[in-house]
Amino acid sequence: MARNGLVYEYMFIAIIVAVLAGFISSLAYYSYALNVNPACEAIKADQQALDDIVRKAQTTPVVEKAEGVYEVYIVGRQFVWIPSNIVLKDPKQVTFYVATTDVIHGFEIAGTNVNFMVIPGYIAKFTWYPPKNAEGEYLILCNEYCGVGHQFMKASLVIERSQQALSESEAGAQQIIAGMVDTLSATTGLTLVPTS
Ligand SMILES: [Cu+2]
Repeated sequence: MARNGLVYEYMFIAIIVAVLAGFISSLAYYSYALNVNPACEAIKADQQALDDIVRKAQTTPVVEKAEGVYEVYIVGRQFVWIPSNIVLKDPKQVTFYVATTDVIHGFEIAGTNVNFMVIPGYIAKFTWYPPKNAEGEYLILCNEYCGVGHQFMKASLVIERSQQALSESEAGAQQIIAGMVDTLSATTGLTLVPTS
């Protein structure tokens, strides 16, 4: 009886080791073979580089490099994002440089695909191409539990669109609809007229 019990014990150990090996090798496969990795680039930074981001976040958080091309510097700290309000006009490409002065924070802009981890000792770099219809106020939050005030850690991003950008985006949408109508007409043989 005792012997049989031991056999089962070894069987379970073998099954658990096999499952763990499966999980770990699938992680390695996704990371190395398929290159599925965390969303942002984590740049190793010394104290001076981190201080530099803090200084920029406090003085000139938004730098327009070219028309619609922005660099944004942000610092996360228990329990605030600095700056707490970011305004971008007609952004096409936005590169975020985010650092933390204490613990791990999660930088997320709700309703967008901007979502990455900010780790102490690293600068998180993430380039975002906002969709043309992105407009108005977005909530920036921390999605990585960082302490008792975690739920208060938020900021806002405002995207302003000029009239010209709006009409360009509308013209683009109409072009897409026209293309769809053409394809549908061609495949169905029906004469379709888009209603406006
Ligand atoms: Cu947090």
